[in-house]
Amino acid sequence: MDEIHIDNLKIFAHHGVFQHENINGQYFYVNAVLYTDTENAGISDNLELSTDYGSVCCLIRDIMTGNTFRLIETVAERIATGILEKFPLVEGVEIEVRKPEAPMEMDFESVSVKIRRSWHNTVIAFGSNLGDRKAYIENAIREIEENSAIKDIKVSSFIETEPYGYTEQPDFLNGALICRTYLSPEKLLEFLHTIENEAGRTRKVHWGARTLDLDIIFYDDKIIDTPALTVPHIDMCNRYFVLKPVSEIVPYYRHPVFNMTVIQLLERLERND
Ligand code: A4P
Ligand code: MG
Repeated sequence: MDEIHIDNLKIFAHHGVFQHENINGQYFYVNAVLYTDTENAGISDNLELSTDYGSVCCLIRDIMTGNTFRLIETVAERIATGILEKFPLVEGVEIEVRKPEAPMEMDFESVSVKIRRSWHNTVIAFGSNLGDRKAYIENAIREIEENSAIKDIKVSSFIETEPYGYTEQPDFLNGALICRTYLSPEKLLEFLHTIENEAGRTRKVHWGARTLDLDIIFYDDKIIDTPALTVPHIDMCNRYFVLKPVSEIVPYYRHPVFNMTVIQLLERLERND
């Protein structure tokens, strides 16, 4: 990916854990790398097809002077996510915030924090089989749409399915969506859990009835296997109620472990049934 660089943007601001830093202020330096495709702008010589680094510098300045944070980690995080939210052609950013006047009684050039954030594709499946199923799902989609860390949402149609696993429970309404997010998989899961909890979800019976279930099916082509999170979803290949709606929105998304597309996985499941 092409890069636009901003080097050592000097800004006077008031961040720090000590009160005197918040009162007196000091100089900070920001380095930014914007990952973006510059080919169209380069060929046409048209600024509208690129990202105006002047506007990016203004945004960095406004974030740094309009807030007083304790940590340069927070300064970097706000700058990174602010740029991703405001400049749609930017796919990813690297932000370094340097603090050469950090209050330490030692000889040093500067301390700094450097972070990378970018947009990722993620597929989320949803299901409900208690109460007003459609309303729970539509409300969840609205909350996902309203999160500024998420964009470009495409939702499948909803399908009625018989319970899989524990069968002594009502039928489900299921579906899936694809979106882009700069949240990490762990932060995305946290966000999905808050939506589930707001829907009054209680976790009693494993695979039992629920007002709302939100599962991460894919996250780019990442393979995650931790106690809290398995991605791609561990049982997705055996679930018609996942593969069918996912195949409607992203039929050619490739499962990174089985190296098969969603449509191939669905056809295989239907054959085996
Ligand atoms: N977790 C791990 N990986 C993921 C992931 N990729 N996405 C962890 C989301 N969560 C993930 O989930 C338990 C824990 O799994 C989470 O806290 C998270 O850390 P849960 O939803 O709280 O618990 P659960 O419902 O008892 O288990 P599970 O495995 O989530 O249930 P499923 O697999 O979601 O299955 N039949 C039809 N027709 N339609 C359905 O939607 N759903 C289920 C529930 C059963 N049968 C169904 C349907
Ligand atoms: Mg779940």
